[in-house]
Amino acid sequence: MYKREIIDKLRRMRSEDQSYTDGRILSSVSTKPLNVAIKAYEIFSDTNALDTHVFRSVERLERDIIEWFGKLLKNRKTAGYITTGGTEANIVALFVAKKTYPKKREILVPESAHYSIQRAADLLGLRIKYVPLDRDFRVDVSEIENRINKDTLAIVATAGTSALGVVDPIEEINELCGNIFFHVDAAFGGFVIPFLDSKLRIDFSIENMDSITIDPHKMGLAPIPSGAILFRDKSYLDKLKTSPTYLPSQPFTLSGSRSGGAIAATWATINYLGMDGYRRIVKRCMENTRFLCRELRKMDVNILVEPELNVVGIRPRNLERVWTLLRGRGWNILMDTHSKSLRVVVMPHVTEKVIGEFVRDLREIIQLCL
Ligand code: 0PR
Repeated sequence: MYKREIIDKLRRMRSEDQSYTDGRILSSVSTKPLNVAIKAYEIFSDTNALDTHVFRSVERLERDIIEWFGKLLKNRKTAGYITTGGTEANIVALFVAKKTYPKKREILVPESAHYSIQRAADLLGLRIKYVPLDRDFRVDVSEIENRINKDTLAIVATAGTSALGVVDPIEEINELCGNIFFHVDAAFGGFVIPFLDSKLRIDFSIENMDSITIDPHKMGLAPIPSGAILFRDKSYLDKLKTSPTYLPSQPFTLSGSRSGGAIAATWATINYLGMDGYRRIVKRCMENTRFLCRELRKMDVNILVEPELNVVGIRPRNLERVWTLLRGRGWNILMDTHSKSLRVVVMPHVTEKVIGEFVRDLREIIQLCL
């Protein structure tokens, strides 16, 4: 094929899908990347972060990103690396947990945890004990306490659950984690909570927190793939070091080859936006979230929990029928069968105008379903 044909075909194929700029994607936790990130990716598209002896610049960019996270998490010693996403980051956290307590096998996991925790447990031969949620869909801390025993290796909490954007009571769980590994999955909330005017905390001042997952490719607005696994200090990563005989370095990453392009794009995004940029974006997303909630309260639907982050769980009567009709009008929205709700993620592409149109359609559909 000629270059022109290839590009035309790809453009045609892509135009068959929805785009973030249409505004009808309410399901996604990612959004359209910044132009500066795409440019950065292009410049570094031929680099491999595994080959630190060849691409020293990539190693420097990654170190800068981890330092930036160190500021965000109030700990200069923060260590970690850029993963393919939240799934890899969660696997790595539990891998290190297992190395830390090699004789223990059990992990305590909220029922609302992302399925990557289950994947990690399967891969690592760990046993999950699921912990029920309270009425606000947060993990019930007394139920965690009841389940702790000699074999408890780790406790997982989520800061921004996949279904409802709920934040588990991290500070209370922290109290239970003396000799137990504590991992916080803030894949979504990691780029929201530090920029909110609220009491929520997910930084390393939580003294028993060992590791945290934060995904630049979600609310960090970086292009996919970009996740991050962050530990309290370097000693955790040392537990994963290997020494291949043919390499001058000792890799500690789960993946071998890693995209230098993704690292450069992440570096470009966080430096372009800076802490102030993220604060502005989070403020706007939260204003839009509150606007959506105000409009929903004017109609006959239930908002499952008062949102702390920019995710709203909506439970109308005739849930499945409402969902089908919304999708029929082009709204891309997910239904969670556990909490029996529709999930709207108020990403930056979900503007006030989009919310207005969504609310109008939802109101009409609810009338139709009466
Ligand atoms: N941890 C949490 C709390 C998550 O919500 C997710 C992703 C992960 C880990 C895993 O991250 P990776 O997908 O980067 O490995 N959860 C997204 C979500 O539930 C997945 C997703 C993405 C779902 C796009 C729908 C969608 O349209 O929102």
